[in-house]
This record gives sequence, structure tokens and C-alpha cells, in this order.
Amino acid sequence: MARTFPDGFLWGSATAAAQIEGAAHEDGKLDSIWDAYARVPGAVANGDTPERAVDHYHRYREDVALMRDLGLDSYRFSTSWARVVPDGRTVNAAGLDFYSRLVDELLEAGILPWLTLYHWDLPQALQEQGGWANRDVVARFADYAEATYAALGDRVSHWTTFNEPFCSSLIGHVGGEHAPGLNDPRAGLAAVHHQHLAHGTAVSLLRERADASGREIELGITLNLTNAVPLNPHDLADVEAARRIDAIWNRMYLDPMLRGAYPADLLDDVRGQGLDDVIEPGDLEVISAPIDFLGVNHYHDDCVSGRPLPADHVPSAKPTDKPGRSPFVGSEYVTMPWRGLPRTAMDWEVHPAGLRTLLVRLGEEYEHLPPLYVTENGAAYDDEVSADGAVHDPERTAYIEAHVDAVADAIADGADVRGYFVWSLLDNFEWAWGYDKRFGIVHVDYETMVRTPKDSALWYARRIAASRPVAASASTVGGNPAD
Ligand code: PNW
Repeated sequence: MARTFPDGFLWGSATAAAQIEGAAHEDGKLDSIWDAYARVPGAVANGDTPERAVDHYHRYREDVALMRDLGLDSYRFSTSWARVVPDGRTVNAAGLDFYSRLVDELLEAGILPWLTLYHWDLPQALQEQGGWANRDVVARFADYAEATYAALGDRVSHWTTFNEPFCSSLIGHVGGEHAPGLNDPRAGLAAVHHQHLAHGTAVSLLRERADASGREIELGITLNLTNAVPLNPHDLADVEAARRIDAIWNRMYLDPMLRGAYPADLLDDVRGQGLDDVIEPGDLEVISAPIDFLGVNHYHDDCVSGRPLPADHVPSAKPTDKPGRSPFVGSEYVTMPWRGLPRTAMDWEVHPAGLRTLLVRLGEEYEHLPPLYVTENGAAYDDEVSADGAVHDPERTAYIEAHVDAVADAIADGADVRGYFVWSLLDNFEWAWGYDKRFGIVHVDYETMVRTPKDSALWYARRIAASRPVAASASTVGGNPAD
């Protein structure tokens, strides 16, 4: 029996501007840090770039029609800062107009637009002025948020400030695998704090604007959270390593926002690396502005150890597997061994129970936790279009089904989860992996740009239909939801 979900549970799918839009230099858009970084030899697999991506900029109508056919309640997308404010200071009306047309198309299809302001594509012009390491970026972000809200706030009710600040701060500035590709712990920790500040500043600003015009608005942030699991729970070195990863990956983000303070143990772990230097009086009050929801992105747990990797360790896509490039400031020695679970094409382990644990734990640990949405979850596998024209991806379907079930189990355990967004609607530009890793429930032929819903998309459509109390029996989309 398929598990049931509360009435009003939101079913969606997610994408990000730089990963799908293409049109990287059209209608006034200038380089984002990902356009620039992708041109650095060796930065992105196969020398791939976001220049064309999956051409969503020109095909958004077709893509919205796909979403409608799948029965999505909501679509989580991001606006590109480098399209809206290409030079970091001057608003580009043509850029905003694209998002305005996209939002209209979504509303016409009965799909709730769920907008993210920052999914990693800082204007390169601002990077050249120090980017996230320069406190001035906070004011620039507020201006960008305000311009976007002024253009779309009459039609978009759900606003997310940042997607996964952990990745764009520490993987981008310390691990170096994401733009801007630095290996500079001080810049990384400054980026963390300035993104926090930009988040809090934008939340207060948009709240003020919405209140002034009497609009209902939901404001939040999306974090990528993990369960840091000690390899050997009886080995104190592994337990300590897990505490450190939990501090720098989860609590460094959650605590300032939900408790108004950085965790004391985290401050000790990164002592002397510059975080204290960028915190100014009053910052934590700004950062802890109340939010209406917390988005949780979760793909896998992380098994951690305080000891060197075993000789037979198979390297994975984990940030710690590049020697000398750990993003974990102050805890660079921590390793992430493989516990023998099955893995996806990203080499990320498959362990759906982890999502249930994580969602339940958040409610137990944070007194002022707002409602949760799983804003990303999904899997990359090596898909191919088969002779019958279909894309058979049973592993992805099994992955999504097991995680959807884990969300239902978490709700049954008392977690307040209001929605689930599968990553991703379309195969797309998977950052440093280029077009090598396919996360879509819809296949994209990168030559012809033809979209083909994979079996997992058809399954997801049936699962959504079956979860609707009234539509369940009436729906004819695809028969038995438990297929
Ligand atoms: C997320 N990790 O990135 C992003 O929000 C998406 O844009 C991306 O395409 C998707 O997940 C799949 O990668 C992540 O190291 C990057 O654990 C790195 C990690 C997790 C998520």
C-alpha cells in the first residue's frame, strides 16, 4: 500500500537557473561566476559550460506543459542574479521579463511558483570586487532581492533566499570544486557569514514590502543537511569527527537562523581562521529574522571517520575525496569512508531511512523550527533512451519511491513536513560534473534538446495523483499508484 500524505501536501520538482536556462549572454545577461569558472581549463568535466544548458530560456512553455502533464502542484526554480542585475548594480528589465513570463505560464497551468533568489550564480562583476568575501555584497543582494520582488511579488508568494549556502560558501571558496574555485578558508568563512547576513536582510526587507501591500508571503531558506554518522560509534575519533561535520555542515547554518548564535563548538573548531573577524555587533539579530519555512535538501547521509581512509577505499564524488581540498575548515583531517551501501552514479550512498531520521531530528532539536519542505531529493543514474523510445530508470524510481515513503514515515513520527520536490525536472548542467550526471525525471537529448519523460516521471505522476484524496479514484493518468 502506498503511504498517505496530509491534505494539501505539496508535490513538486526543482531546477536552478544556471543548470537549465542557457541563453547565458542573451537579452543583457552577463557572466555569472559559473560562466567564468566553466572556462577555467579542468574546472568542469569535458569542458562543459552552462552556455546553452537545456535551452529552457527558449523552451520554458514546453517545460511548463510537461509539469502540468505530470500533475505538479509546484515548481521550484531560481532567478539568475546575473540575468536580473548583470553588472551587480543595474537592473536589467529584459531579464526580469523572462521570469515574469515564466511565472504567468506557471500560474496559467495551475502550478505554484516557488522562487529561489540565489542558486550559486553570482554576477562575475561582483566576484571581481571580492564576491561573497566582501561585506558589500550584502547590500547588493538586498537590492537584487528588492528588484525581483518588485517585479514578481504580485504573483509569487513563496520566496527562498538561498539554496545550499554550504556548497556555494565552503565548496566554492575552500574545497574549490565549485565557482569561484578558491582554496581560501578565510574567504570561505567570510562567505558563510555574509550569505547569512544577506539572507536575514532580504527576509526582513521582503517581509516589510509584503506587509506594506497587504500580501501573504512565505519566506524561507533551503539548506543541504546531512546525518553525520560515525563509521565506528565506539571509536571516539569517529564520534568526534561526526560532531565536527555536524557542526560545520548543519549547525553552522541552522543555529544562527533558528537560535541567533553560532554553535560554541563550531567557533572553537574554526578558531583563528577568520570567522570571528567578520561578525559585527547586531549581525546575529539580522540573521535570525523569523522564517516561515525551512527547505531541506537531502540526497545521502555521510559516514565519517577521524582516521585515514582504508587502502581499498573507492574514491567517490564526496568533497573529502580530493586530497588537500577538504571544505571542512579546521577539520580537514576528517575522512568519509564508504559503508558498503549501494551507490548512485554520483557515488552517493542510497539510504532512505536517513531522510526520515533527519526530518524527525530537526523537530526534536530546534524549538523554533518552522514547517519543513523537502526542496530537493533525487538521484543520478546513467540513463539511455531505449529502442522503444522510452527511458527505463527503475533505480531512480525505486530511489524516489523509498524517499517519498521516508517522508511519510517522518510525518507519522511527528515531523511537520509540508511538501516534496524531486531533483530534478530535467537532466541538466550538474555543476563540476557538466552534463555527465543525469538527475532528471525527464530525459534531455543534448543534441536535439528533445525532452522524454523517463519511467520515473510517469511513476511520480501516478504517485501524485494517488495522493490526492478526491482525484485518486478519478485519475486515469497511469493506473495503479503502487506499480
Ligand atoms: C545540490 N554534496 O547540490 C544542488 O542544489 C543542485 O543544484 C544539484 O544539482 C544537486 O544537489 C545534485 O548535486 C549538491 O557534496 C552538491 O553532498 C553537493 C552535495 C550535495 C548537493
